[in-house]
Amino acid sequence: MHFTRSDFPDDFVFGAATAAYQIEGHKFGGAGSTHWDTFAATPGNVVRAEDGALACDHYHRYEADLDLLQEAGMDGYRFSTSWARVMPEGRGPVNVEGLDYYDRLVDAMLARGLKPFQTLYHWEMPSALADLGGWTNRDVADWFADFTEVITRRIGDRVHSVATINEPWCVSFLSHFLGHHAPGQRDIRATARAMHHVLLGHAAAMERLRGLGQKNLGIVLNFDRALPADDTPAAAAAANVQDAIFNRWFIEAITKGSYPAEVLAGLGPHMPAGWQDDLARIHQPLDWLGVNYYTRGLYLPDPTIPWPSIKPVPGPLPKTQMGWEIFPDGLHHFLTRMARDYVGDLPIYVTENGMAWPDVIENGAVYDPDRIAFVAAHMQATRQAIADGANVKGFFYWSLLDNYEWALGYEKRFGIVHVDFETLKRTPKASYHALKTALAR
Ligand code: IFM
Repeated sequence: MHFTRSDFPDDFVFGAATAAYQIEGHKFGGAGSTHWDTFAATPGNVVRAEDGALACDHYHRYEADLDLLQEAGMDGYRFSTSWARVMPEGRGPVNVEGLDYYDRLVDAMLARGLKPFQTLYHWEMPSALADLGGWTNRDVADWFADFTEVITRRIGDRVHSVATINEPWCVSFLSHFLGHHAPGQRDIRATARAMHHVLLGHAAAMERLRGLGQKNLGIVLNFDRALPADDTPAAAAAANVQDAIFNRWFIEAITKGSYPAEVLAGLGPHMPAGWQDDLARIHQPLDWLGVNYYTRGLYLPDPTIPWPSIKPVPGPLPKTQMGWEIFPDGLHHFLTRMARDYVGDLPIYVTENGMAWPDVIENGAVYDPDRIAFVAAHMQATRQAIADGANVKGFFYWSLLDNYEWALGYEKRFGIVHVDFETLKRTPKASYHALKTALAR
């Protein structure tokens, strides 16, 4: 690793991130069915039809997993609390076992000196609410706020920060327009509603938690650098539309109270009635912003298809196991752009950054030099962004563990700790050891 802790401000938080459904083992502890359970059970949606029923069995092994974070010298742990674990039907009865589990988990972090960075929605829509339309139903905002109150009343006194939603673009566009994630819809009307209601849910949760006196509230947005595939004005226009859908819709609504015209050009006719009246609620202050960044995309116009009439084309840069180009400049771009155009001096955290690689165990160890180089390059981009004025307060590697990579099952390995999905044995990779050395005090 070509950095050390001393290259960053004293209060900079180094951590790793995970999410409930991807690691916990959803079949344990009385959790209710989610739309990911049924999506995975439907042929053709998920590689090998794998689901999160067992995952990494973090539910039972969390103490040892938190030991790994502590032993690496990490300062924080970004985790999520599953809605369906806390409220199996999404509304009404609370699963005491689920609340007890998160209570123990947070205490175990604090006992190890790890700051708990909680995320409230990392994609486990309870099936009972999916039956009612999930994010396409306006009432979801209040159902979500009710859940956030229940979990916050139990652990809110001990968490360091709270994010409402993880990656609203994935929750809405990827899942309702592209159909790649649960609920697997491909419908522009459902997309318009989900893109609006996910922000309404964010707003309702912010209001509810602020009302309870909860501090340090934010949201985690994902950003992909969108660039033209050639130097024609048409390609520049295509990249601009992609940028508006992916990178501007959510942050502009939250920080400016408006939606980009390029996106309303397509979604406008399908928006729910009265959406304009919600923007004042959505446009409320954050205490911090989370930036998830992985890659870039190159775009060309495609007049043969309806809006957005653009298509991605493969780029020439080295790629990860996901097929994503490695482009650290994009992280610098978004950190400085967020500060300059949207959030000013507000604390920004890199809440996810990392790479998948087909890691294998050889002689009891995992040698992953590409990941070490990836992290070093993105740390350098972060340092440069700080030098250029962005108030970046932390960096969380995605992910602590190899885990359930959603529609791609368990094949894509993002962890700095290898997980054998037969035995569930954890093996820290070379990248884990390199980070540990870099973070040593
Ligand atoms: O695994 C996901 C995570 O759940 C959300 N952000 C991107 C990661 C890698 O695809």
